[in-house]
Amino acid sequence: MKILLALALPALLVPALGQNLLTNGDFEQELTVGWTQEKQGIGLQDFTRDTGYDPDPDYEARVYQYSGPGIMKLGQLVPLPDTGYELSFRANFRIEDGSPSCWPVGSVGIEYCNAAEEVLGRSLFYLHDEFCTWTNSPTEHLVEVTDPDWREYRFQLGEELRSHLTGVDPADVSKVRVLIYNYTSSG
Ligand SMILES: [Ca+2]
Ligand SMILES: [Ca+2]
Repeated sequence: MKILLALALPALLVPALGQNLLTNGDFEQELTVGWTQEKQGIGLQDFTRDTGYDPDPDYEARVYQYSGPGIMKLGQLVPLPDTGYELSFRANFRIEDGSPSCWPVGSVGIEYCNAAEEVLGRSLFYLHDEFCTWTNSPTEHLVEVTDPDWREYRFQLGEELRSHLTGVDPADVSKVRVLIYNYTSSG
């Protein structure tokens, strides 16, 4: 039995201008506005939106999976004018009851895509257990979530590409997908 959920309020910003590239990045409109929902697998898989996940008065999104295996993605693909952008968001992560044959990962981050919308690499904050087999590579930067309670996270895209994604040519990146991504392995 597995329980897995991630909640987030992402915003993609230009530090200098404060321009947000995301539509409905604060989830104050329905999840169908701006965001794409994708799910595969079995068990309970819910995309929801409510004011009560975080005690503040406005809305948050929740991606919840129970007793997988499967994947769930709440994503938004946007053109990226240049790599001087930063992804910042608040999130809360929870996973439970993994095993060597079936283990959960909760993650939030960004996929770097070319003009044809092929994924070139990704940067993810992730919460996992000891059974998880995900590893860093020249096209994947995984950052451990050490405090699963509500807190702020950020990726500076230019710095990510320069320092952690040596397998991705920044010149090829013309779009990015902000992603809340739940994964439960199949045994
Ligand atoms: Ca709230
Ligand atoms: Ca909100």
